[in-house]
Amino acid sequence: MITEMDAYLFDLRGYLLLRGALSPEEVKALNEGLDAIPRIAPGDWHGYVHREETEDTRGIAYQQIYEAGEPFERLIDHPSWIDKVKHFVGGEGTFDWLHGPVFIDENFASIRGPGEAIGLHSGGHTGVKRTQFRYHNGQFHCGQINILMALTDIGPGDGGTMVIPGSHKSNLVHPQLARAKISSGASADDVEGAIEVHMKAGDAILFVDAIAHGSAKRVNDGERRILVYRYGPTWGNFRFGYTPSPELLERLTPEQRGIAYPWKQRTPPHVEAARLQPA
Ligand SMILES: O=C(O)CCC(=O)C(=O)O
Repeated sequence: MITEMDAYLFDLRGYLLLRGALSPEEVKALNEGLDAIPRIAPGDWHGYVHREETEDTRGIAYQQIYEAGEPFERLIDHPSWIDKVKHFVGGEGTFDWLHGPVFIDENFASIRGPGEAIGLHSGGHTGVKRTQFRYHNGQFHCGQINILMALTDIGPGDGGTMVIPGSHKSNLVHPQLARAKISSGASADDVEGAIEVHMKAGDAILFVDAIAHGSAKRVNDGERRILVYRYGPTWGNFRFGYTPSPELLERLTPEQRGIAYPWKQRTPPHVEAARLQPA
């Protein structure tokens, strides 16, 4: 359920902190699921999970993590956030007779060790449609709502996610962002106006991608583990071209399938419809 306060704070700040979004049992199962993935090299596949080729300074990213088993599948329409996500992406009732209500265009696990981070990026000044914050006619219509879940406690020194509250509406580029780099070892540390969001394992941040965000550099030993599922309107497309496997689509509930692969083909009767269907 979305409260008036959720809507007010999301509009004002561009993010919400969802405390205890995942139960300790869910966090345990997700961590075990990550442990079961061998530390494959960048560019390699483990089943349908792909290790992204990012700079070393960003750590490990396992794309298509919803392929890694039931605990990850369940996150697709998790009750702790799915109604909020639908509310902020908006458009419900306009397309769902044919498509699902929202669409996941990217989902990944990120594992970072000491010295690793991601620099500050995004911000309202870009006006990018895909990541935009929009409120019109009494409704939200955001281009991308991210759910970033902590699978480890993330406190001072752990490389927490950083956001500039309110920057999803900014007209001007942050002066430091204009000069900063997202890669090559950059972090969001020391960016004026940016705050670090500390989380307990199981907490999640819901944020519109238009907010300027990044992470602090991890200085503590050990790993920071997060999952990110990005939701947008059903007319979007996969960010990196990955598509859900037929096996995954077969296992999902109709609601989940509509979020993982919302499209249906309309074909003339003489065309074999199954040929065009994903599963
Ligand atoms: O790693 C983080 O904490 C930030 C994640 C991020 O930059 C993103 O989801 O775009």
